Amino acid sequence: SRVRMIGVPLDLGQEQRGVDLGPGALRYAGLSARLAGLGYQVEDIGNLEVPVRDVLTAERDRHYLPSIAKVCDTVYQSARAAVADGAIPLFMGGDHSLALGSIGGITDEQPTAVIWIDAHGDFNTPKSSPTGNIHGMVLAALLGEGFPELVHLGRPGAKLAGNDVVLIGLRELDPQEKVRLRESCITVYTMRDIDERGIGAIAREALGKLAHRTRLHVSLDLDGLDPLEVPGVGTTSPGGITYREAQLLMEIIADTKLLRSMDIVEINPILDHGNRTAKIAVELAASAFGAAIL
Ligand code: DIR
Ligand code: MN
Ligand code: MN
Ligand code: MN
Repeated sequence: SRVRMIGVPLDLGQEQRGVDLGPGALRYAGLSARLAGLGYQVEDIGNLEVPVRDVLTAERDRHYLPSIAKVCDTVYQSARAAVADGAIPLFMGGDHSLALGSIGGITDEQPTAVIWIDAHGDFNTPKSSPTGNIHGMVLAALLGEGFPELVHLGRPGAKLAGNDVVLIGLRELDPQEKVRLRESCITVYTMRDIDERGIGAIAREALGKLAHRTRLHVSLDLDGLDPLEVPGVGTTSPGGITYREAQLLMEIIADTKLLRSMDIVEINPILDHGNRTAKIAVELAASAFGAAIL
């Protein structure tokens, strides 16, 4: 089968500079060769066009909402096109706001279950958000809440139902975001759950919760991992998923053979040491796409 790599150098959804360099970091870490080595036909279609934030001073007060919506619209169209062409789209971020387009596009024809790996819930609305940063509102918008420009992106209305989503790795929620998540029907596995029960049990239970769907999307925010191992992310949160735990999670996901699309987001090579974060992301992607030790 075919994998289509799509770079989205989007850094407008958050405040740190450098996350726009993520697609390059993943390429230099050998993503395409690693997947080709697994037997996939890999095509890299380059980067989608994203305006440089320094020229968008007029949008600063709106947290770049118009430009994010515009970029996500092209992400949406490229996600749809990949699915129509029978390819597995692999979105290389950029910040997590690109998932509005990727998940929007891949759910256009058929509903898809989502495993969202993150330190954060990304479940804020403009009202609940303490920062106003759009990368913290993505999941809420996909479920139909928040800025209309984001909710109705690509096609009108919600792109996911709460029970199509499992969050894994959470450890940092804003006060109102916490209430909103508790009241949602999203399944949430916090770091405490992982510590108490082990990632293998969590991974299997998570997949069970999504068993009503036959297609799976993985949205991997690298800040879900522990910053001791993965320092190259903008919003670090201590005490995260270890590299080994993330590997097992990806391997169990691969066993389902249901993976149809993936986001790899929030890599910030400027804050990294020797491109370590992208190298780890490449290994995790390889495992999700079926690499096995033996
Ligand atoms: C915070 C941080 N909850 C916000 N979110 C991040 O700005 O809404 N998501 N960093 O990845
Ligand atoms: Mn933030
Ligand atoms: Mn995120
Ligand atoms: Mn995050």
